[in-house]
Amino acid sequence: MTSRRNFISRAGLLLGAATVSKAAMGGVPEAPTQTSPLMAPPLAPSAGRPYNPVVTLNGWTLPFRMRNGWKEFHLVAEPVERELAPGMKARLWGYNGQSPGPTIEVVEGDFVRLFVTNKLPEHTTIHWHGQRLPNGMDGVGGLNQPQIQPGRTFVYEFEARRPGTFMYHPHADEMVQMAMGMMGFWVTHPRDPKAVAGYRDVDRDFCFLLGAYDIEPGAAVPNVNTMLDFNLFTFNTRVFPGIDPLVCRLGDRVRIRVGNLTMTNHPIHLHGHEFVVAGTDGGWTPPGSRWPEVTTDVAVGQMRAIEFEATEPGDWAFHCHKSHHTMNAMGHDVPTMIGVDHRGVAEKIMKLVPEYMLMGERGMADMGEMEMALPDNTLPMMTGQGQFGPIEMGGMFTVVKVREGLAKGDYKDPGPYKFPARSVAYEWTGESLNPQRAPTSRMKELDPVSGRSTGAREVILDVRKPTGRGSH
Ligand SMILES: [Cu+2]
Repeated sequence: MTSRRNFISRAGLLLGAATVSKAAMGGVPEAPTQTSPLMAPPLAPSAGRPYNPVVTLNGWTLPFRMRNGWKEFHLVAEPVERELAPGMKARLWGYNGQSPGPTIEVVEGDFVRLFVTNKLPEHTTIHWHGQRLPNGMDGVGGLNQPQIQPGRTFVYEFEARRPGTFMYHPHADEMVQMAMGMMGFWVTHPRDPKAVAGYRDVDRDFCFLLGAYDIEPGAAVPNVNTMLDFNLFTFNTRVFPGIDPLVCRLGDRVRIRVGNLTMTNHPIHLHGHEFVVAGTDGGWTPPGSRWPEVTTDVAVGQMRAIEFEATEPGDWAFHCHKSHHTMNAMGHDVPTMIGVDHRGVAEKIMKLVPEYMLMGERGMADMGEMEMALPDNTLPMMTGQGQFGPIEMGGMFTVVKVREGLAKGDYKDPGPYKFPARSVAYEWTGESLNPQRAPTSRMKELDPVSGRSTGAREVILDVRKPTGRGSH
């Protein structure tokens, strides 16, 4: 251990010499950084066994180098700035310039060496979530290794024994470091795809992590002590409309890998197609154990790989089904005012408190197009423009765009879907705008506030007490 550490620090000094190629040196590999929060194209392997690389939503894959049969990566834990969506930047902690960190891709059986440099103001470690590895490589600070102090570099070495979907995150001051955005994705491709029961090659293999942050409007640093009341719900630390679409060619077989490092579960829902859960955090599922569904719950600490054939052209919503997770920061402390006539009140208050906002008495939908002044560095709670108007979403929401005739490997946003003639829901313009109601029940229509009869319509509801089940 000592001699290796000495070797690394000596090599680190020599890296400064301009005449010596870093790769030739054999010390610590380079640690590329990423400044863009947009989706980088899949990174084809530069050496080793071939594989079909994944695409990290609003992220990138970390390049590696081969050295004496080891696949070597260099992660740098450091403060980063992450744009959550145009208009809001967060000051987080992450790896190699971004949060989440870069995706790591290897092949089953690879010997993997990961250099981890700590540029945070406090100690850290990395836990390789889901991997089979020697106990001393598991990354739990204090239990399996000493903490990596600021300024130090540690080396993790293990064989990627099991193909599948994994994550990495600190196991040191975990509450703070994960609330600050320290996490990353890991994919181990099968060495022989035919030998892995349930595994099938796909045309497009997307991956991202679910995240949650509590950043007060106008602030940039998350509140790390928040337990449940987060106000920004992210796919790879981006919120709608900042999340890239998942672009698929019509007929493609598509896989989407999702990992959850938030403090709650997220029912992930796809429109227009059924999928199967082809992989979990434990590996590929036996085909006989799968069933079709359109929503799958991804619990805390879990990974899911869903697969489907993109057979339906269009712009299909893809989102968490908890409706508070598809809105942004501004919406969470607004009192419910539905049914309350507060005309005039909001205007008076807004003269005193310019950022004041009330839920409208007809619901909140108007907020999708509201042009109210926001504090600097925050996002409207419901936002995004579609071809028919405001989409009224935020947070964990994006679009699976299925298009005919895309080139293999083309992930560019193809723009809004061009609907075939007469295929869009349309407004009825015939007679009878007040539909006849069948008089099956009669009830006094009461004003919800005063409790008095509105006189608008008098119907009496016949209520019969249930009988025959007296033991309730
Ligand atoms: Cu959710």
